[in-house]
Amino acid sequence: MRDGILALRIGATLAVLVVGSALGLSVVMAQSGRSDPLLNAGPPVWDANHDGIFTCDEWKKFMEQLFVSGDKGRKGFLTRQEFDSIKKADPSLADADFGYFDENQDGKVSRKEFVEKPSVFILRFDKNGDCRVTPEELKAATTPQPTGGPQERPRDRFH
Ligand SMILES: [Ca+2]
Ligand SMILES: [Ca+2]
Repeated sequence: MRDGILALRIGATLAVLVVGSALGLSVVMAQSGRSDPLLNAGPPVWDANHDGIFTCDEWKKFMEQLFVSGDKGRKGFLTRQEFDSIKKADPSLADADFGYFDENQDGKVSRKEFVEKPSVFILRFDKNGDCRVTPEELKAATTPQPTGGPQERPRDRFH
């Protein structure tokens, strides 16, 4: 019974997260005009305080929630099957590899192994390494870098 209530609460929390962060990042995406594979499925859902900044701390809390909801019977680890069903929760986990998380290769992903893995999203977009992905960093990553003008051959004026 307690588990049921917990699952409901987590479900509601995740729903709120999805709606809230969709607003913030859609602005960034509209401005950039170019998307990244990691952003194709929409903004990450784990910007817990909806300030448009994605922090390592928020990622860990998100992973913690996923772990609790995925770990049936509170075993303290995820089976491969449980891991696979969790992967649908966030686009940046879609390509997550069980073996990558299961560091000691015992066929289980422990809470620690799961929660302490860095976010692929943060690794990719956190340019200054402060464990925060800001809207500016996202924008910079999805805007084509200036290459010094159009790649045109200089005209030969004498002919
Ligand atoms: Ca945030
Ligand atoms: Ca393991």
